[in-house]
Amino acid sequence: MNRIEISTRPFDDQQPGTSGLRKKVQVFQQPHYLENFVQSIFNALQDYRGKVLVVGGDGRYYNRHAIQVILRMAAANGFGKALVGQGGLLSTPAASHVIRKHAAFGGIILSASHNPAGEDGDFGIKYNVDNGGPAPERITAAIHAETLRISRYLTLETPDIDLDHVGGQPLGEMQVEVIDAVSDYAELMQTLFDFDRIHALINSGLFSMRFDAMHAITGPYAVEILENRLGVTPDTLLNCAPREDFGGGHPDPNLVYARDLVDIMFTSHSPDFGAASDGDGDRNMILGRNCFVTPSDSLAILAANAHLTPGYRQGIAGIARSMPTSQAADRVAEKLGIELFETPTGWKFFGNLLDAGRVTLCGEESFGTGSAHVREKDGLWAVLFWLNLLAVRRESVADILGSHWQTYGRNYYSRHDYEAVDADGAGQLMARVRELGTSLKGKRYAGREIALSDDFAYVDPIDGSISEHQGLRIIFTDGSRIVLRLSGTGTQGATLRIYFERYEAERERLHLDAQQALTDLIGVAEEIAKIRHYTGRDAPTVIT
Ligand code: G16
Repeated sequence: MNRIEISTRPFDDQQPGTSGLRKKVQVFQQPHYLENFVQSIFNALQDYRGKVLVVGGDGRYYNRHAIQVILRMAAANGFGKALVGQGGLLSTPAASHVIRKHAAFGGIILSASHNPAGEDGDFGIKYNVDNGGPAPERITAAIHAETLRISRYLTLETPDIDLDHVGGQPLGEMQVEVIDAVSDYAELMQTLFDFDRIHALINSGLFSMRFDAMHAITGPYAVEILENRLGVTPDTLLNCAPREDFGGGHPDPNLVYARDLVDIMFTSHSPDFGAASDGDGDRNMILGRNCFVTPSDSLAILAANAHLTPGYRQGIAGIARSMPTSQAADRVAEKLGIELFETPTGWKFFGNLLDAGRVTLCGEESFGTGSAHVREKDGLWAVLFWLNLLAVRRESVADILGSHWQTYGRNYYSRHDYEAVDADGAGQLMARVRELGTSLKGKRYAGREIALSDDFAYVDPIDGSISEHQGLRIIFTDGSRIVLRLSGTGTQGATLRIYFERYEAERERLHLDAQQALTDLIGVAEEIAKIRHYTGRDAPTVIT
C-alpha cells in the first residue's frame, strides 16, 4: 500500500463561506479540486498524527466518492483512526455528537445543507473541531491561506473500502471504523426529552402529526426515533428514504420549499403538528394546524418552556441568536434574568459561548435551533423539544404561540431572499447602503426615525476575536429593524437577504399577517436600497 505524493496547483476560489466550501458538483469534480481542499485542511491543523477523524455526509451525490478520497488522504497524512457513518452517512448534528462522544480530533462533514443535490446540484465540505462544532474563523482563514499555496497532496494507492457494514478495517496504517451513528444519536435524544410522555401523547388517539425528511439524511433518524421509539405510524413520516438527489427537490424546510407539508398543514382537517428537516438534518421548520412558527419565535418559545423538559429542567444558562434573528428571545432572556448574546450569522460563532457555559440554547432565523448537547444546530432535536412541550402542555401549537405573544408581545418578522441575482448588482446595492451609513441617522421614513445605521461587527466575548462586515443594520428609534446581508452559502451569483422586524405589544394587534404588519418597513427598504433597480427583480424569490 503505497503512500504517494501528487503535484498540484492552487485554485483561487476555495475560501470557506458561512458554512464551509460549497460549490456545484462539477466544480468539485475538477481534477485535484477536492483533494486540494482536504490537504489544505490537514495543512492548517497541527498535532493530529495518530488521532481520530470523523467523516460522513448527508448522502448527496458525490458523497461516497468524496469519502473514499478523504479516507485515503487521512491515512496518508497520518491520522490513526477514522470513524465513518454507515453508508458514508452522518447528519450534521450526529457528526457533531460522534466527534464529542469519541473525543475525536475533528471531523470532515460533506454537505451543502439545504442546497439541491445531484450531478447538476451542489456539494460541500467543512471541517469541525474537537468540540464538535464548525471550525472558527481563525481556522477557516488558515485553511483558505493553505489553498492558495498548496503544491502537493498525499494519498494512498488502495482499492475503495467497504462503507456499508459496521465494523473495523485497516487502510494503510490507519484503522477505519464504520459506525451506526443513528442509535448513538437516538440515545442522546432520550437523555434530553421525556420519551414516555411523548409516546403517551402520540398514542393517545388525540394527536396527529407529520414529519417530512425531504428525501434527505434525517429519514433514518426519524424512523428510529419517531417510529421505532415513539410509536408514530409509518404514514406519519414523509420522504424518509434518503436519495442522492433528494428526490430532485430543494431540501430547505421553509414555507416555499417544503410545500407538500405546508399544503397538508393548512386545511381544516390538518394534523396537530407538522415538522420538516433539511438536507443534512440541522434545520427545522415547525408548523401547527394552519399555523407557522417562525424560527425566531420557536427559539423564544423553547427558551421560555425549557424547564418542562428533563434535559433543561435545571434552567438554561443563557441564549445566543444571530444578529438578523428577531429579538423575541431577548424578551425571554430578560424575564428569566439570563444573558443574551447577538452573534454574526453562522453556527461557528456559538461554539465559544457554548463551550464556556455562557449559553444553553442558540438559534437563527435560517431555521436553525440547537443547544449545548452538540455544537451544531439540530433539526430533530427541535422537533422532539416541541413534541415534549406539546405532551406536557396539551395545548395546540397555535395556542402556545398565541399565549407566548400575550405574555411577551410579538416581534413581527420576515426575511425576503433574492436568490441567484447578479453578483455585481448585489454588491453595488450593499455598497450604496454601506456608504449611506451614518448619514441615515436621524432621517425619517414612514413615520419612523433612524437611530443607528451600521455594518455589524462582533467581538467574541470569550476569545476577543473580531468579525467585521457581518450585515448592514438600519435600526429605528422604536426598535424596528431592517438588515441586509449577502448570503455566504449560495453557489450561483449572489443571494441578497433582507430581514424585517418590528415589535407589537398591543393585545388586539398580535394576529396580523406578518407581511402586512411589515409593509411600511418593506417600502422603506426599497426606498433606501433600490432593490428593484440593483437586482432587476420585482419580488423576492422566497419569503419566510
Ligand atoms: C448555514 C449556517 C447558518 C446560517 C445559514 C445561512 O446553515 O450554518 O449558521 O444561518 O447557513 O447562512 P447565509 O445567510 O450566509 O446563507 P446551513 O444549514 O446551510 O449549514
